Amino acid sequence: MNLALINTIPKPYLILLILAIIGCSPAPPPPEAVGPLPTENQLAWQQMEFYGFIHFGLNTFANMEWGYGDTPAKMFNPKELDARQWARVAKDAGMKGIIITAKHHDGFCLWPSKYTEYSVKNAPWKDGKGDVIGELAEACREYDLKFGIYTSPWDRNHADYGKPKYVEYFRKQLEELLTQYGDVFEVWFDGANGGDGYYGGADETRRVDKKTYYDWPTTIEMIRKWQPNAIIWSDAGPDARWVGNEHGFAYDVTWSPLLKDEVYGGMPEYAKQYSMGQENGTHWVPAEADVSIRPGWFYHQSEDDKVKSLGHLMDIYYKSVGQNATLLLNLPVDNKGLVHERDVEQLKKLKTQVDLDFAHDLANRKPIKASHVRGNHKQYGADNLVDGKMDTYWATDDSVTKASIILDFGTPTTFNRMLLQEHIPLGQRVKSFSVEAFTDGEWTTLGSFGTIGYKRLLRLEETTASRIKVTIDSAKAPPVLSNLGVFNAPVIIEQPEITRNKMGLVTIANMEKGAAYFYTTDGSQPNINSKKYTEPFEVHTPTQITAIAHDAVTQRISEPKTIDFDISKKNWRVKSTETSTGNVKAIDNDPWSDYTLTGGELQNGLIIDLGKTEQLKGFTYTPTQHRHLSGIITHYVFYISDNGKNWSLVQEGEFSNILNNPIEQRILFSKPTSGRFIKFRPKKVKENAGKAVVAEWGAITK
Ligand code: FUL
Repeated sequence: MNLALINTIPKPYLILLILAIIGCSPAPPPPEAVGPLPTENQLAWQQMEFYGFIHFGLNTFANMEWGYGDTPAKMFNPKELDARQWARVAKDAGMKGIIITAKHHDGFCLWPSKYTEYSVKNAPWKDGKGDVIGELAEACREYDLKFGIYTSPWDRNHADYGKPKYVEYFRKQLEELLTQYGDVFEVWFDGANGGDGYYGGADETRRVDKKTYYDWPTTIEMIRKWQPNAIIWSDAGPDARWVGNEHGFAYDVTWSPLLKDEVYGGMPEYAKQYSMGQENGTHWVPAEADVSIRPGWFYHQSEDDKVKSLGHLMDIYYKSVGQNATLLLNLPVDNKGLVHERDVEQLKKLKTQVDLDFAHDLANRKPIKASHVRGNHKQYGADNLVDGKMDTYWATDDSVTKASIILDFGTPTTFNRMLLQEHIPLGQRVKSFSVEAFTDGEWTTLGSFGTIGYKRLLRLEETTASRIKVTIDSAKAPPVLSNLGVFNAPVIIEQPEITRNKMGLVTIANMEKGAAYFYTTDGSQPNINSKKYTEPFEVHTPTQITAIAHDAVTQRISEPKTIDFDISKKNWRVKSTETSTGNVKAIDNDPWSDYTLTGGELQNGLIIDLGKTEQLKGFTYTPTQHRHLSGIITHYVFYISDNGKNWSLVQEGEFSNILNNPIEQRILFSKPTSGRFIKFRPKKVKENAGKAVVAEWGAITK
């Protein structure tokens, strides 16, 4: 070309021409961010994915979930306390940090606070010179774990709770916690507050206006000053929020944006209306899923055989980390001051299984094509999804909100897991998507799903296919995805379920196809030489049954499942004060069938004829297990009688934390009692619903 001619071309075109000649046209600008957006702190926190909770305090020694505030400090005496063991266990489990209950609702402080006598300084442990918070903070530094604080806004010990003075006290304590122990990554404010308490001896019910009493904006400002990088957690954030249940489950649709200004900590509508976040949320307040490795948050010896199974823990992992939430898994430190060996064992299994599930990414650097690519430029190409980098992404042009990608394995490949990640620094966008596999010459849909967010993990039917297609079916803005992974996770064989019906017949089964079950009734561990389960069998006296499932084809054996049965309910009858139907549901051993008490029966209570005189050490109450919590009894009165007419009061009390964690409640009497008839009277029911629901009532005799 003649040089003079080149001079006649306008400069911008000339640059384009040169770029076209050398084969790289300029990339269009990146997609515009769609707010709200995460802060740097929130991004770093989200990437932690999995961290631990520790519930420990006077409750551990009083065998309670919610101490009333009057348990003497002298009961706190963990003889073998070793915070380094807690940190080691957490680290080995793959956790990135630990949050500890510095002060739970009972007001007892695990550090020697200057502002109260109700703390470790008045406990025999280390002659009152110990500091659990200091020991844990140091252990976390040693094991390279982040350190976080739970401190309860509700304080059932403090005389001023409910008055403005208490809020000052609460802030002074926060100041101690946030200035004396180094960096804090998260500060956790429980929504449960206000109610009965000791309150310095007043022994009364104190309610607070949860919206205004604590003046949260002032406290938040102070925390920002003391710990500018800390994530502040509550139902209303401001930095991270409750997932709305204590099962550790986020949802198929989980938005990080939240209509934050409509929310306040502890609001009754929160779980149902806000916990999933909102597509049009105004602030970035991502979800954190909290759950305990055992039924309760604090240690109870009676739960040593109720540590969650590997299958259950994996389910939690997929429904939390895999559904755009972080996972906060609680380890109830025991009364020796250690994480119990059973919990340690399950945590090891969890870590091994998570590593195995994601050991080999079948999508890594495989050929991949997209239906749409931003500016048709390779900077935004689908290859970015499988390059193993978090900061490169596939993006489309601004007008596109439906697009798909096809990954080509080259040969038929077997998989059962998929990972997807949005590039959240530009906001959360995808509303729904679907996955197809190319098998036998055609596309078959493997499933349709809701949001993606920071991370979405799918458990798919095992499929063998040469290609996979992911279609973003709808998005609130053009999709921007950073990662796609495909895996073939080794399948674990589930524990069997052991159930007993009203007639005392025990069934052992699970959903595993072709599994055989073996069991013991003497407390020993079963193996494939133990008694083989062939048909339901009767159990009427207190018996412990442990069973395993065995897959003869693969020779895989499940974890053992243990159930402690008490006396059977074969001859029990509910004696209603009114004609009511379905009352057997209260004693049918099926926690999914509810019996509702109304009218006179609600006033008088549930009366049960046990068929003969029994020695009772306590009882169990199971509230409804259905998602919509109704008629939950929070306070009870319990009577006993020999003839069903003359009643003696045995005990009254509360079911602490039942609203947040509606599991079977075990109440042990201060001394055993005996009789043939029992009366279980609901003293208080959630929101005075005019009814009380008993999913199950049981006796504790051993
Ligand atoms: C709840 C509390 O009431 C429980 O005791 C526990 O601390 C749990 C994590 O939060 O709201």
